[in-house]
Amino acid sequence: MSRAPGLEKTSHLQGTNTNLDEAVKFLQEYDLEASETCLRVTSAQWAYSTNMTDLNKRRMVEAQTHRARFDKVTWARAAAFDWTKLHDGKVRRQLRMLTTNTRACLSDEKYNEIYHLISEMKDTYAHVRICPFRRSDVDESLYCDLELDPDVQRIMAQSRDNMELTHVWRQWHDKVGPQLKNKFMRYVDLANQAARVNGFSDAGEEMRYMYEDPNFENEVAESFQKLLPLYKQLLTYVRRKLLQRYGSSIIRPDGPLPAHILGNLWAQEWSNIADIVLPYPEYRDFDVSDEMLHQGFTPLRMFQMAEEFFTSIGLKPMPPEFWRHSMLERPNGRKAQCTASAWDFCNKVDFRIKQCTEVNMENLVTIHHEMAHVEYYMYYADQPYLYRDGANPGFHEGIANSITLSVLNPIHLRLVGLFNNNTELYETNINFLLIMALKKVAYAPFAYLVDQWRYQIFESGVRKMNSEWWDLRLRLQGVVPPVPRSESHFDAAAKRHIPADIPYIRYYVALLLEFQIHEAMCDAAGYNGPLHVCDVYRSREAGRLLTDVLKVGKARHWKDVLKMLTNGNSNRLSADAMLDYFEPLMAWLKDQNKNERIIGWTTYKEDTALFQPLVYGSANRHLTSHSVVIFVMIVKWIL
Ligand code: X8Z
Ligand code: ZN
Repeated sequence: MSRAPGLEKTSHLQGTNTNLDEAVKFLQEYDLEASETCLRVTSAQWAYSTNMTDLNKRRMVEAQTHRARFDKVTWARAAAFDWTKLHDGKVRRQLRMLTTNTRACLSDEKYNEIYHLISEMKDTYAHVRICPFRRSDVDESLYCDLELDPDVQRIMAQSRDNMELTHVWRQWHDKVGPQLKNKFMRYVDLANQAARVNGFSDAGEEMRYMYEDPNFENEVAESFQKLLPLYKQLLTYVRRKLLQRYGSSIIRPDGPLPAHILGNLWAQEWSNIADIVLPYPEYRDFDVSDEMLHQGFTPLRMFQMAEEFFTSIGLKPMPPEFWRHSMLERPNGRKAQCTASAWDFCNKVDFRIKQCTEVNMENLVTIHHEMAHVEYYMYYADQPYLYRDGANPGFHEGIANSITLSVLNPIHLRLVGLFNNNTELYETNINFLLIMALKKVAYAPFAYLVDQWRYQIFESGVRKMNSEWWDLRLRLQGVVPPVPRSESHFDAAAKRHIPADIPYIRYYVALLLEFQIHEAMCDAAGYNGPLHVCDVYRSREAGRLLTDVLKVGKARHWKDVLKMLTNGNSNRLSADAMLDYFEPLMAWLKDQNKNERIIGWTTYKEDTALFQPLVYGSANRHLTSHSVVIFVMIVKWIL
């Protein structure tokens, strides 16, 4: 690759073999074996996810253990080469991919330890159950059985009772974090050890390296700064509505938002409080779920409709294997994992979707999203195994969501006969954009900060994990915990991606890409109206551009793919397309907020006192009276 400067990390265990023929032969063998291993693991995972028996779980764990061993052997073989000295850029890049972002460089003992630590943390997380707010006095263990999905998530989305929301929020955070803390600290230690063997200063640096771009952090930070004014306008408007609903005892008119009343356990997206904030409730007519039921839609018909979207822009139909093996509905008589997902069996023919489809608009949009993943799988199927992936870790989600921007769109829904109202009304458009902003704009700071926190922990240690988490949440997102927190808590772990070792910045990258790709396809389609009502349905030109991107997979650097996408104009991740999409809403929000004293939030000691370690001595003299009350509360609560 020409884009090598800054990427030449040398592992402490780097081998000396510089024989190109041997490297090519090794990569060919790897390609076959990795595809076979992938097929085996995916088949076992599919069997378990669609039929959750003990036997299927055992088989899945066996297959995963086999893959972990395969990864270890692969690493040893790849690390025998000194890839930095090989002259073929493609070979060099593949060897680099095989020897970084892996813990296989650790000793067998430590490799097993980190592998099991992560499995245990995931398992613990999956088994957390909490007590409901109003429980009877009978045996507690009988009633404390609320699961994250769907119970906890449903209460956080639907309850409007401050006490109940506080209870559920606190229970979840108190039951998850503390029991994971020690394991997580050991995991940080081992992940850092592996990263250092691979030639990185810490595991955060290694995570960022996946983007193969030394300027990645700057580009991402710059885009975030550009999004902030829109986010602050949204927060200000939402705060006013929440203040009207919940009163000034829990929200300050110029303060940050309490994390428990935003309709989501992690306050990461706020669309569930649309009923509280929607500006023109009488124009809430673009949810076409009732119309779908009225027209007798079935899950199968919804999948056929999504397939028709893709074929209308010239993309491939779903293959026979897809229709034969996918799980499109909740199965009868057996337990299945119901979260929607798209599957690539790594054998170039078998692609599936698993979804317990209900007939409603949200599910229709999800089907388009999942099917876009399948299109990506099908188009890059002929690439070598290592390149059968999104151009960078955000591309898959970015592509899938960009398709949903065309589908979840009043113009499109009208075209497919599901929306019969006037699409031109100003109020309908503002309502629509506000709901999109509650999903997308509200999400930006959260998606950005999760890995900022993780990088900080990997770099500076685990001493103040919780106050650092809330410090970022307050500074970047304007969100505070509903109850005081301390270092005995570990609130970042309430988000599964943290104990499960799943990088998160990809979701922020995907958010930017979603709008960049949507804009690029709309340009290709020759569209030049407002971006939020652009629909690329039936545009062969948009389809051609998309196909060009999909079939590359990860074979080229994502910057080159971005350049291709933007007709040579830019190769940067950027917030511009997203800002363009929300431009009419930004103008409306500015007008709505014109009498507000503060756009965004101010931070007082009472906010930081909720989570900062107690400071004794002189610092206390600066506490405001409100803070003193909180201070006393914290002390009482600790005692
Ligand atoms: O983790 C996910 C997916 C799996 S890739 C369910 N998402 C992020 C989240 O839940 O926080 C999708 C949206 C963002
Ligand atoms: Zn997805």
